[in-house]
Amino acid sequence: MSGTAEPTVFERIAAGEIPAKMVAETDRVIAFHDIAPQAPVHVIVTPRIGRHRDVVELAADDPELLAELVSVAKGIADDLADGQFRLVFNTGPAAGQTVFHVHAHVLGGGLREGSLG
Ligand code: DGP
Repeated sequence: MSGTAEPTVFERIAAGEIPAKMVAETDRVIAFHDIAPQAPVHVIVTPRIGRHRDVVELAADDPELLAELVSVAKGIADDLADGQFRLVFNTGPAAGQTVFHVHAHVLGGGLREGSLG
């Protein structure tokens, strides 16, 4: 974490500087459709506050905010994917993380059996 690093694209979406197709918002969390969907339902859920690089940092620093992310993800899945979903936190570049502001991928709706989304 660093208070001086350039804001990530998700922090800029949260600040209203970059448009996104919003799905849900709370005081602390936003959710919007992924720009390059990997499943019929593919929504990003991310904090609008804090500077946590990944889910490991968030879990250590603010577990209640992590629980809120999961709760928002569940609500989205209830609305868009019959309540069934995959929740993915890519953690580290070698695992496919490209945006270093913690976020969950909510994947649902006709996922192929055995696929990683
Ligand atoms: P990850 O690879 O786990 O860091 O996920 C980053 C995701 O963010 C990737 O699936 C594409 C998506 N993404 C990147 N830039 C934008 C953007 O400007 N808008 C939206 N809606 N999604 C974005």
